[in-house]
Amino acid sequence: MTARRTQVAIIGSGPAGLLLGHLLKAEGIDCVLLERASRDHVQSRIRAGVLETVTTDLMHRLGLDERMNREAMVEDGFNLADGDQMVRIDIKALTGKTVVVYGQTELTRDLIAAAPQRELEIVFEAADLALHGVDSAHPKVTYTKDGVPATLECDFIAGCDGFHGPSRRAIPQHLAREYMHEYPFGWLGILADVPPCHDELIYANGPRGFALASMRSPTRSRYYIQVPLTEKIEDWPEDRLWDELELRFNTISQHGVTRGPALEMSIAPLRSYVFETMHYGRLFLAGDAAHIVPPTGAKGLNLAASDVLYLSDALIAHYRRKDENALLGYCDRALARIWKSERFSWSLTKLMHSFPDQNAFERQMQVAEMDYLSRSPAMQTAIAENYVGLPV
Ligand code: FAS
Ligand code: PHB
Repeated sequence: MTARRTQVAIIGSGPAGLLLGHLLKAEGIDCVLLERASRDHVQSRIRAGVLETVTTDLMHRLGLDERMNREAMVEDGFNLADGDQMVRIDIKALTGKTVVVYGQTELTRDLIAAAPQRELEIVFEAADLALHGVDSAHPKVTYTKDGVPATLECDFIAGCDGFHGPSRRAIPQHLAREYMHEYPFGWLGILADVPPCHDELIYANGPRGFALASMRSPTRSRYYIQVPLTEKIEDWPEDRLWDELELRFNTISQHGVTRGPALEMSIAPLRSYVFETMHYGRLFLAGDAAHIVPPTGAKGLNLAASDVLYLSDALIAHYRRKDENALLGYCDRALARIWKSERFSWSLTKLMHSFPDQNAFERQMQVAEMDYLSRSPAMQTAIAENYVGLPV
C-alpha cells in the first residue's frame, strides 16, 4: 500500500474537478485529481455546449482560453418558439453580455491537455475509491490503481464526482436535506457533422413536444427532442429522428435541417436536484455532486464553474491567510446562485415542454406566457439575464 500526501484531494476530473485543480495549482496549492474513468472516456463524453461568462472568465484567468477564443461561437441571442411563433431573446442588447458555444468535450480536453505542464496530477482509472475521516483533521482517500492499493492523505477532499459519485454519500443523511424534482420525459440527443439549421439556438415547443436546435461549430450540429422516459435509443433509427427534426425546425429556421450520420446519440433523463449541505468537516462538494438542473437552461456546467470559483477562493483564503470564514461561508454562497439557476431551469422547462398529463388550461398558460414574452421587454430581460448567467 503506497501512502502519500497532498493538500487537496479532488475526486473526479469532469469540469468541476479540472477547473478546481488548475485554480489551486495556479496559487501554489498542492492537489491531486482521482478519476475513475479512463482519459479517453472522460474526453469523449458529449454534454454541455453553452458557456456563461463565469466559465469563460475562469479559462481566461487560467490562461487556457487560446483554443476556445479561436474556435468558440459567440452568441448574441437565442430563440424561443411555440409552433410557428418564434421570439428572439437579444441577450447582447438586453444585458450587454453574450454566451459562447464551445463543447464541454473541448473544454475538458483543454484542461486535461494543460495538466502536465502545470504539474497538475490526474490519476485516471482510480478504482474502488473510498473516503475516510472526512469529519477528522486527517482525511484520506483510498483507491486502487492498476490493481495496486493506494492512499492519498490530505487536508481537504473536494467531491467533484458528479451525480453518481461516492462523495455525497460520505455526508451523514441526518445532516443533509435533499430536494428532488423529476420530469416525466428525457432528452434524445444527436450530434452530427452537418451545418446548423439556424445561426443561433432555437428552443421550440409545440403539439409534438420540445425540441432544441444547437450546435458545436458552423459544421457540427447538436439537436435534442423530448421523449417519454420509457423510450429506448433502439426505438429511434436515425431517419426517424431526422424526420422529427425537419417537422420541428424546417418552417422556423433560416437554413432548414441538413441530415447526416450520427456521431453520437443518447437519451438523458431530466431532473432538478439539490443536496444541502455541500460542506461536512473537511469535505466540500461542487458541481453535479451536489446539484442537477434540467439542461433546458444550459446551467449545469456553468454552476460547476461558479461552485469551484467560490471553493477555490475559500481554500486560497485558508492557505494564504488562515481565514476560516470563507470555508464556512462556501455552502451559503454557492447555494444562493444554485437555487436561482434551479428556478430558471425549472421555469424554462415548464414553459417549453409538453407534459403527458397537461390539461387544456395548462397548455393555454404556456401559450399566454409565450405571447406575453413576445411583447414584453421586461420579461425578455428577465430571461436574458438568467441565460447569460447571474452575477457571481
Ligand atoms: P461530471 O459528471 O461532468 O464529472 C464527474 C467526474 O467524476 C466524472 O469524470 C466521473 O467519471 C468521476 N467519478 C464519478 N464517480 C467516481 C469515483 N467513484 N471515483 C473517481 N471519479 C469518479 N450543462 C450546461 O451548462 N450546458 C449544457 O448545454 C448542458 N447540456 C447537457 C446535456 C446533457 C445531455 C447532460 C447529461 C448534461 C448537460 N449539462 C449541461 C450538464 C453537465 O454539463 C454537467 O453539469 C457537468 O458535466 C457537471 O460537471 P461535474 O460536476 O464536473 O460532473
Ligand atoms: C447543447 O448544445 O448541448 C445544449 C445547448 C443548450 C442547452 C442544452 C444543451 O440548454
